[in-house]
Amino acid sequence: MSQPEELLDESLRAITERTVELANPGSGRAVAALRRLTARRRTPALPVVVVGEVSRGKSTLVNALVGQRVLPADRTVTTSTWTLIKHGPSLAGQATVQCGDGTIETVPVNTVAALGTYLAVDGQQQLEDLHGAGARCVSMVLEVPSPLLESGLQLIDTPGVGGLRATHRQATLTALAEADAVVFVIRPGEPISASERLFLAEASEQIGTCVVVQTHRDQTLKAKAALDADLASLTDRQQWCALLGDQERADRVVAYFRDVKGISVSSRNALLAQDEPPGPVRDTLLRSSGLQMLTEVLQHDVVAARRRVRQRTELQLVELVLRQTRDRTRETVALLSGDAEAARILEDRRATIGRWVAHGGDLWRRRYRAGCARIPDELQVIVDRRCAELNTDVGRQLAAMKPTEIEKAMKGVLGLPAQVFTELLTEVDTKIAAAAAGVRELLERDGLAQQAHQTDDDGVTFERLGDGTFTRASTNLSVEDLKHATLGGMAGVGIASSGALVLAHAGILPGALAAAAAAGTAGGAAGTGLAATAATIAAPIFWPFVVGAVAFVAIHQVSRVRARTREQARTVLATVREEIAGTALTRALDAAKEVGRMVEEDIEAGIRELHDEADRARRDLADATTLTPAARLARISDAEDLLARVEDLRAEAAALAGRI
Ligand SMILES: Nc1nc2c(ncn2[C@@H]2O[C@H](COP(=O)(O)OP(=O)(O)O)[C@@H](O)[C@H]2O)c(=O)[nH]1
Ligand SMILES: [Mg+2]
Repeated sequence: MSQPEELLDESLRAITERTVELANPGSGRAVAALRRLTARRRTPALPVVVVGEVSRGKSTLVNALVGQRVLPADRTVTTSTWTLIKHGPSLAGQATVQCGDGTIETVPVNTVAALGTYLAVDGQQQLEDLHGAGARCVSMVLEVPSPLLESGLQLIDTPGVGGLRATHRQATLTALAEADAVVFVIRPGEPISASERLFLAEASEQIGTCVVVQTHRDQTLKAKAALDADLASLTDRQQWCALLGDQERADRVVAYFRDVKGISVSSRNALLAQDEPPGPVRDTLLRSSGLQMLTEVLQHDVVAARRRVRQRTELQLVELVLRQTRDRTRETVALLSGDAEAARILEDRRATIGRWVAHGGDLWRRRYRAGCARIPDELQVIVDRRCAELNTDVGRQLAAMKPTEIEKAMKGVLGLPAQVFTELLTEVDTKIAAAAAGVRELLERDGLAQQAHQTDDDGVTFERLGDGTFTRASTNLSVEDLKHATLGGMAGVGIASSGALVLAHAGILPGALAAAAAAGTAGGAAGTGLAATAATIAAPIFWPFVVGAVAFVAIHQVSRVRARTREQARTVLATVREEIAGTALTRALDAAKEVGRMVEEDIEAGIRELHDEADRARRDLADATTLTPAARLARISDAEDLLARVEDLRAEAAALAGRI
């Protein structure tokens, strides 16, 4: 270790320690991430999390990078489990399974076929045969012999972010807190969505190193142009401002993505090359895959630069904690200063939030439930339409078909229940998201959801109300959580923290650390047994996906019969119709009820937190008014002292960042 490197590490360690000491309780989550990062410093592991929307090609990319088709890809829906892949002498997996009876079990998984059982939805039936009805795979840790991973590099494949499945987003956010770098996967012709952007904004505050990887480059001649356009959109300040409603934050995100590299690959060609013997065909496939370039970037910018990579991430988190602490302390100073305007704003805010909790939350709950109440009718419409189509497209044609045509038609029809079920779940998700968005609209009207911070002359942070006036900002945490609830259609004030516990099962975190992380997070699952918590949280995270595979048992049985006569075909059609109108609809309605209730609880928890926060602020204010002038001055001086130390630290961190 060279002398300057050691000094740099030493300075960083000192800054981190002082930051953790100064941090106020509102920064629990960031502090927990910082603690986990410093604990990781002692291990050679270098986890890189692979994120992006569903079907962008994440799992295939991971396969291409490790040089083996280990992860299931190309299945319509995969489970929401994340998979950690690291180097080992032979293929050896460890699945953490929540069995049908609720116990948690670790199961060795040593073949690619068995991996499908644990990671893909179409393996669910088998999973249940092995571990009891309702069993789920909670996480997977996989060892694979791979030159790329020999250096300690680990890849975490995640289920996806944003859009359809905000539960996926929570799982992915949790994985993010365990990683040193992030690979963001995009695909030509698929624009980066708003929810992906929100995710990236958060990622950019937590992880210092990011590589953008475009997959599917074999499918278009315009891959390069699409990649350039996507990268440009990531540095488009206006788009970020519009989305985040916070210029300072938008500037930070833009600066972050200006330094990010974008690489275009074809994972498909890379995998095909593996199947070829050495020779020109293989060389051409390899060259056109672009994978070598990505491997080089990972080797050079992540593996070889691991120390820098970690330092950057650490500084990123330090800066986040310091910013949060600064904002809170500024508020304290304003309150203690007896700022009459601040007091008025605080009262207004409290009155506003009071309306949200009054009458059992009638103000928002009625609107939310009205949105959800229409779901059963809408699902019924879809089911009726599909069954009618089945009748006109197949049923009525049967009389004119030959046996071979009948057989072929029946094969096609068998996939229909699963397809309709996915359609129903999508509808459920969209409708619940819309109902939650209705609540968000109300929140915005009341100025409770907006993050547009404005600093006035006294340096106090205020939030802008819809009508252009200002209100004092509360802690970011609860509002942010609430925002996720109302944006994605699902959230977890508690899920993120409990997710750490599941990761603990995955063997990434030592158990005690994970428990500490969870306890340090607002709404955390502190106080519950580890296994019990993992089991209860596994349910909401995995729920809708598991359901998809457990249903359709009758179809499994029918699919083994070769239906060639009209009589047999009618039986098949009747079964398919029953699976659609009976099983699929029932399961989707169950999902709607369950997910709808969870989202409602999340919204409620967020609002309760806002309410408590406002109460605390008011107590602080009351305290401030009863203090003797001398005591008040002493407190102001303490707070200002803290502010000065925070600013000093920020300057030191910035100077250090300049040297990394
Ligand atoms: N042609 C082509 N297909 C790809 C490529 N990468 C992934 N795919 C396909 O895209 C689909 C989604 O890939 P998957 O890895 O499951 O996406 P994930 O949901 O992001 O993990 C699968 O059918 C893959 O076979 C690629 O580079 N080229
Ligand atoms: Mg995948």
